[in-house]
Amino acid sequence: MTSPLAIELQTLQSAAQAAISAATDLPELERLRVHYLGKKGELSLILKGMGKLGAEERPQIGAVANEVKEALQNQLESRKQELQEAEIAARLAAETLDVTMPGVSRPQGRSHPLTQTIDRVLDIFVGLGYTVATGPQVETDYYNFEALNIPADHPARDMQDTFFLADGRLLRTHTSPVQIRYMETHQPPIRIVAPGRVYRRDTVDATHSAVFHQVELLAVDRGLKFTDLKGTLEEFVRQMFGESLPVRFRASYFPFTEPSAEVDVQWRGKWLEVMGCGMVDPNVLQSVGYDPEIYAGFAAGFGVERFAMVLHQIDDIRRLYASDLRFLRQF
Ligand code: 2NM
Repeated sequence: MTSPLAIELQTLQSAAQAAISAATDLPELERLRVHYLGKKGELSLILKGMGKLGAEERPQIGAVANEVKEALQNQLESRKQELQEAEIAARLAAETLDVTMPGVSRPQGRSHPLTQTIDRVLDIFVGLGYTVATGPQVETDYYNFEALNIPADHPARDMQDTFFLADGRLLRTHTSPVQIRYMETHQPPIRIVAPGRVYRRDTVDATHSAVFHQVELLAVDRGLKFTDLKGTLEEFVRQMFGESLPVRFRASYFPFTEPSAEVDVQWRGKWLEVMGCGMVDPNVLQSVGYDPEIYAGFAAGFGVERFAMVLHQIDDIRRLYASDLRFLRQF
């Protein structure tokens, strides 16, 4: 004997089982649970008909209903677990990091040979107690020439040699204006080293560039003598070339120093002219308000490109500006 209610329950069970097996995500599974087992679900609906059953049939149908409910609950639970595991597995697969894959190599950069040279020079002078000072590249006639005792008729003032701006200012032709500005704002004793870009209207060739780099140093104190300058530059050359080299000072002329000298270094059998130097002219000290009766100064300057070319046997200054990686990778 099979009652209509028992058949309904079995039909419901088969339909629910098929739907649960076919469910592909957790929200859908939850919808099925509510649809079949919820308070207003299909199972409740069928059980409402139980009131009409006889006292004999009721416990039987009740038992079947409980079995159906339990079976569906179990199936819902196991399908839920399957779907949760599948979700985790899918995430793991999607987020897997293959640590055996080759890395993306990034080219190793480095500083430019000119920057390397400047850094070495500054390190040496900082080691000798000097302070690094910098200043503007656009300068006034006063700081670039006038305060440096460069007279109006000096060849360095030639319009042919200097880049002038429309407003009368100019591109500095050396870093000496930095030293004037520093002296104006500091009292002796001072020891500074001024690196920077400078500009000259030179015709560009293997040894000349319209833009190049200088380092100049300046010391002002009571009682400084030419021999202090010599000792300082000899020590600098020793550290820069890595060994004591013969150094010679040849008398020369600069408007801002008196006496003045060119410094030659004997390297690999040849004398190389590497810098200019001298005792700061009293007129320069006077123009920044230092009393030349009390203070004396020494100064020196050189072109960084020339130093880099000598140290690395570079034959053409233009190589330093060409940004050719085959060249730059050698340093
Ligand atoms: C050089 C050679 C000799 C120099 C002088 C000064 C200042 F500001 F103190 F007067 N600064 N730099 C100087 C002296 C520069 O370069 C070849």
